[in-house]
Amino acid sequence: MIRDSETQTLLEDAIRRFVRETLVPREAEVDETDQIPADVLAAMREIGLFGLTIPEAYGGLGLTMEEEVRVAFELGQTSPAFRSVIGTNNGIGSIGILLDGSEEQKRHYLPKLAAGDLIGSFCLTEPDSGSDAASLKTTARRDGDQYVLNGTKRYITNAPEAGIYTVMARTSDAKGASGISAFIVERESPGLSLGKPDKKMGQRGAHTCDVIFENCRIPAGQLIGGVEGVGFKTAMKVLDKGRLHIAAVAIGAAKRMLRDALAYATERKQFGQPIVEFQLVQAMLADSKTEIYAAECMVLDAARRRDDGRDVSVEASCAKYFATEMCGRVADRAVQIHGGAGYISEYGIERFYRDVRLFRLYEGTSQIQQVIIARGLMRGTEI
Ligand code: COS
Repeated sequence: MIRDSETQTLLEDAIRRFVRETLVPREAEVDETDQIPADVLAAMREIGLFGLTIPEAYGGLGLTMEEEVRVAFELGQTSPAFRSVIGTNNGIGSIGILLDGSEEQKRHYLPKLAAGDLIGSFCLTEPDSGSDAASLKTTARRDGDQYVLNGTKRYITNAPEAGIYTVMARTSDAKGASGISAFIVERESPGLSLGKPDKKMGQRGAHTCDVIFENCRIPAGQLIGGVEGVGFKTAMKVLDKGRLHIAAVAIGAAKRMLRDALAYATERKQFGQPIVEFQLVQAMLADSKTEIYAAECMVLDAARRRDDGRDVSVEASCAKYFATEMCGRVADRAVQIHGGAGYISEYGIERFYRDVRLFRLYEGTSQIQQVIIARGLMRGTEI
């Protein structure tokens, strides 16, 4: 549903306030403890953050893509771990069910995901299958009215907290993408276990681990949409949307780092004046603002195209590639402007520098985005 602009502005204002008043003061605590505090999670549930993108018919707010990226510009302005905890329910953990699931599957799972009573997670990556997603080896063999899953999924975001997993597995010997199907697997399924939580460079408070299937039996009705062999396409469609969302989150993070760098440069005096008066510092601030503006225009345009029902696979990759690389450059300049203080945890900017590094890796590396863009051009994408 496209809400009126006043309602959307109210929503963005409410989220901006929530970010500044509730989340920003808890950032250091989350980094230290590697946990999102229970009261913060409850507050996130209360204001509907787990169901932003799930249609109203299934209990969510039903944001359009444009509305979603505008909200992500705000949510991005604090530690990415906060966004990550609601990110899979609004994104890769629910979109597969929403796009290709049966009505029964949608009715069963989406309201619980929207309420935050259930966490959804997306299992594509494996130990030997990262960028080359179609090479995945996990199998799902049909046995009567069940499927039996075997294999290991790696670096799965929110897996430790999840109650359901969207799992891509091979249902036939067909090579590559055509043999892959998508399933909804419940946490309590016999034969499903979790690896130890991964120790990460950043985004502490957001958890990943292996999801392991050893003769894991699930009812045949858990096949998404009831159709075998289309799971790779489901995964790619999920990522098209997910990549636009990550681009918007990266823009939010870049805005926050630019704001912090400007504040520091205005306060910090050297050679008898605030360093913001020096043109070499001004150049770093100006380059950051210019790149953020360019990325914001790009993401909004791609989001509107998607809302118009157009294929945005190439545009989503352009947006993710540019916005996340831009965010990396802004993080680097923000540390540089902070000087030695940029390297000290007390100032928080080093935490952002670590946190945003992941944006250029997950939901497809920058190099995979380049591949998708170039292939699109070769197939005749409009220039
Ligand atoms: N939407 C719908 N269908 C799509 C699609 C999309 N965005 N992208 C590809 N497909 C379809 C293709 O049309 C093709 O179907 P047909 O065989 O019927 O023509 C099929 O999927 C296979 O596509 P393709 O041949 O392009 O697959 P490749 O193995 O060459 O891989 C890339 C494509 C590299 C783009 C894919 O593996 C990828 O995105 N890798 C990165 C994975 C990733 O992001 N991992 C992060 C994990 S989640 S945090």
